[in-house]
Amino acid sequence: MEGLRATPKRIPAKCFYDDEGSRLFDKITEQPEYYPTRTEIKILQDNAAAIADLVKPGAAIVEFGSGCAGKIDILLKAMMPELAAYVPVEICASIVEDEAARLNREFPALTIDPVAADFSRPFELPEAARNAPARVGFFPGSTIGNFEPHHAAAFFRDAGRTLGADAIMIVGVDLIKPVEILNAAYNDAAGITAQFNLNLLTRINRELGANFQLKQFEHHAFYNRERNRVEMHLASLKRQKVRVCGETIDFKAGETIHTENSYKYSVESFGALARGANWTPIAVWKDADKLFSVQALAYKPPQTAAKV
Ligand code: AVI
Repeated sequence: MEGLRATPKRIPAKCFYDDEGSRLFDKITEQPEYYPTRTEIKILQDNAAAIADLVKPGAAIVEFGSGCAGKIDILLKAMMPELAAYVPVEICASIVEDEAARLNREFPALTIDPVAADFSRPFELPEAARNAPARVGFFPGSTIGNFEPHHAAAFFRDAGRTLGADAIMIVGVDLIKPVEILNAAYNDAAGITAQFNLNLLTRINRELGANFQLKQFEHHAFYNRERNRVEMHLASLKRQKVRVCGETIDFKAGETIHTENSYKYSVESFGALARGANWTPIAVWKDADKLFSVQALAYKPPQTAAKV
């Protein structure tokens, strides 16, 4: 409601992911224009051995947001049998438990200790990960790109505190590239990204008793060069009033609700963000077309001033 009352109007991107939103996101990842998912999987496959080499024997791997089935399997295969534990962290308890059960069948020798928590806030690690000699964070999918840069830095600071000294982070980061490729990726010809964006209004209608008419709103997605981000909006096609939670929200013709930012980085700009949050870049892997990167960072706990 705060976002709908504001000027300009906005809704946090994490609200996309109800059951239907999660299903539509999976469908987006299969669209020919949406390069990030398949490109990241190829980078992980091509470099799994080099990534595994960075991991100390007996380490625990902590995955932030474990909905991306398949990617962790590539790393687990390369890191077993040296790995002590796998900790998937995901806000939705049923998703994280299903994922743990699936991996249990595939890797019976691995301790899997799922955590249902909002990983964008500090959370406590389970014993299996706390007792391991070292911890590795895994944050694929360029989900970091959906955080505002200052939130991304806060996430890395918190993750450093959670994972502790000597931690490594393996993170998927989408790269700056020609605008045509970016605009196509968020405006797929089959219209799945448009459905994903509009599903937010269906969700608000259902959960907040609203009366958005989906035909009166349109999906807009475009690359903002000044801010290095793809913006997604829902644009009102006419002047209209919508009831939400018993309140009337006025829309001018063409006015938008800003629903998502997807920041794109250069290797240098992402390195600067990581360094500012106590992580040092130690390796970068890219695909041949330089569309996407998987980056390894090492945690450098901040020095506390000595007492005099
Ligand atoms: C989940 N996240 C990294 C996706 C992205 O590319 O920013 C979400 C998405 N939005 C539209 N298409 C995909």
